[in-house]
Amino acid sequence: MKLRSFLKLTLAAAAALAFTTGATAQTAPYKSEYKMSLVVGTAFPWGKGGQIWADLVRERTQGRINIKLFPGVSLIQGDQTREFSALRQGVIDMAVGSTINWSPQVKELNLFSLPFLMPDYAAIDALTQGPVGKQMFVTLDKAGVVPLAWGENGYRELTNSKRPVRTPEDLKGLKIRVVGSPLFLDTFTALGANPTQMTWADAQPAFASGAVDGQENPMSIFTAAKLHNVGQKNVTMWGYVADPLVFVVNKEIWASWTPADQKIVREAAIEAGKQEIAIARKGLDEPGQPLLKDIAALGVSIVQLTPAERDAFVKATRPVYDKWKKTVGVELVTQAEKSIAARKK
Ligand code: X2X
Repeated sequence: MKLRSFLKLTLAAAAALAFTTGATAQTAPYKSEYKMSLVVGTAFPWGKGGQIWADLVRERTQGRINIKLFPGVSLIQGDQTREFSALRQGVIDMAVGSTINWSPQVKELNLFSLPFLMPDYAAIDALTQGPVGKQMFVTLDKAGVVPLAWGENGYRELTNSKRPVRTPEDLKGLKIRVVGSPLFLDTFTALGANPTQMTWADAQPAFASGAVDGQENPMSIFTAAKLHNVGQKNVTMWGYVADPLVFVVNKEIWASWTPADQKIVREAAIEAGKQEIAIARKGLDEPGQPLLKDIAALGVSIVQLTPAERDAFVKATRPVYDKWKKTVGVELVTQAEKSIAARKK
């Protein structure tokens, strides 16, 4: 260490000591409770993942780190696209958050929302578990949070109350609720739909009243939120994007924990993430997709696109992909394309 920085550190430590009585200068005292933000609660795979993380941490730290779940992004009044800023500012201590909701602040996260980038689950894994995932964690760290593990919301399928959708023409004029990044507005505009941005909290009454016709979300969200009861009777399985979840902690909170507790929290996040991904894929990544049979039994019509039908959606959204490739970062997207091409199926 250079003498100057050594002196600076010594001075800083002395100043800190002068202002603290008893407590050590470098670690703040533990809080009696830590606030974890989530968009949805424990009826959903996402909320279950948060619960598993909190339970493992409480158990393994003998209650030193006690985490309370705040679903509905209630710490920021449901405004999910502000979650990342609130995390950075310390309004939220930790979160399991969707890449979509954080992409307004971290433009690289739009990668996962590039239409038709990831053709299957192996492609998602090739990104999150490969060089792209590593790079994304460096980016998140630079953006001001401590990223620990990946989870998954899931493949976002198209639903609406009006008619079966098999072609981009079928989407014409449908009012579709979207969330998060302007990328979603571009995608649905390119498809001829009429996209409108709103929070998840506002979306559900909008389906019920018919103020909007459709939406896109994973089928695990569809079933847990019972979207068939608010008119969403048509599903198109098009797998156009999937949103991973990220387990993160606010930087100051992280720094306040001992290295041993940090290790516990990190390992618990990785375990919870793995379990959560399995829960999120249940009924969808096995032969016959049994979850879809359950949904059809609710009186929902499910369209499975042929490869040629799917291609029409890929073509129509290609200009959006090309435009947003530049925003996300050409290098990162190219790496993602390479990782996907090389994936084990
Ligand atoms: O708002 C949504 O659509 C949701 C629940 O999937 C997210 O938070 C991204």
